[in-house]
Amino acid sequence: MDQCTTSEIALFNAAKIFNEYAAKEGDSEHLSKNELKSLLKKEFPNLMQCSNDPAAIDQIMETLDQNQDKKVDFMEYSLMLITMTQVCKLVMDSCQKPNK
Ligand SMILES: [Ca+2]
Repeated sequence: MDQCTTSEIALFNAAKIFNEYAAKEGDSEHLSKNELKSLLKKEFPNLMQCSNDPAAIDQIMETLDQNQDKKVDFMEYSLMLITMTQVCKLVMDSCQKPNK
């Protein structure tokens, strides 16, 4: 593979992180609630400051788990990344807004 761009590396890393955390417990194709909690806490400490709150983790899990099988598959994780990317854009835009 030719040298990857920053954007390509970001996407590869997003997929790699899912695989790493999903492999920690039995089912390597899904994130359990514990794996999700660990992933949010270690990989997104600034975006997900609520990751130490069990009620917040329950709520996030419930929101992400669209097919309600009590685990997060790659598609559900991908939707979380899209939402987080939208939050990043909002934060970035609000920080760059010129003072009037
Ligand atoms: Ca699920």
